[in-house]
Amino acid sequence: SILVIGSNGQIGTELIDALKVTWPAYQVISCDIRPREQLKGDVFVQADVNDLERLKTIFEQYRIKQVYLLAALLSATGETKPRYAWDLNINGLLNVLDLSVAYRVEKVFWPSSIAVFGPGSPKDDTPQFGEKDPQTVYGFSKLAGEHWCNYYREKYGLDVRSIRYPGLISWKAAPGGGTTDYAVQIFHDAIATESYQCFLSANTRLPMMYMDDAIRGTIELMQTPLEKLKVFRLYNLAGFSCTPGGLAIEISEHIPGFTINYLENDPRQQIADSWPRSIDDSEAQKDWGWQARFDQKTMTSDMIKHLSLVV
Ligand code: VAH
Repeated sequence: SILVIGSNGQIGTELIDALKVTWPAYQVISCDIRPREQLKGDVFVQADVNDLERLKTIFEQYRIKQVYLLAALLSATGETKPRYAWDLNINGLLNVLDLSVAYRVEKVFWPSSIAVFGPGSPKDDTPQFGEKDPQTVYGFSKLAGEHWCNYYREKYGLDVRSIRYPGLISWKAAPGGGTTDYAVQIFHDAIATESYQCFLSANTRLPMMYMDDAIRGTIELMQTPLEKLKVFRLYNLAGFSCTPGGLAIEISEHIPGFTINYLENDPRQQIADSWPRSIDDSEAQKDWGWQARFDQKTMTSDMIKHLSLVV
């Protein structure tokens, strides 16, 4: 079976559906700390990733072959609860790494983030390697997590693979406390009220990716034969970069009356200013043929098409 921890979250919600394309539904185990009504043909187990004993029973009950650990506190929320963010992001990871070794799990996926980069990193085409001085608990928990994953690879031979996701834009799940989540909320508000109050300044450029690309990239990475993953199994991934101002103009093509205004002094501005403006993902392109398919224009029309049906 495949265990997806954090299945109710922004990535988990969509990853579950994608995994069921290639795996029988009963072998895709959804797991989250928040309860969820039992969907038809869905296997759901409630667990807190920090509860090692509870997790152990799940590893014992199901023959877990792969684990996707998506549970985490994101950058903005993490700054309001720093200790909890560290406990969840790191102890949760260590619980999963230990159980994966103990129960001989074949492959583990753990998402990192462009939040591992900081003010000292190159701002444009930020490379796979180089200076990383993350300023948020979320960012340095992801950087520490990268080192833990590498340690379990080296020491126990565990096949752990990671992607440094940019900000992810999607319509199926609500935004989850991220600094880049303005790029999700703006669509909900544009359709509901034709206006949006943006907590980042108009020219704040950040690396983004449409969820369809992120899910496809994740599955591509996990299906790539190990020998192709040359030097490392942790990849920068890029989609496109955008600014709130540029996104507002794109949205106005679909919603002519759309208006945006900008709030000042939101703490998320400082977080966004510490991150890269764009990412270099040449290693992923080289090692496993990665290629993003969505840009700002196609993402915008897909978001508006879907949200107009559900909002
Ligand atoms: C956040 N969406 O904003 C996440 C992501 C790079 C940003 O890690 O915290």
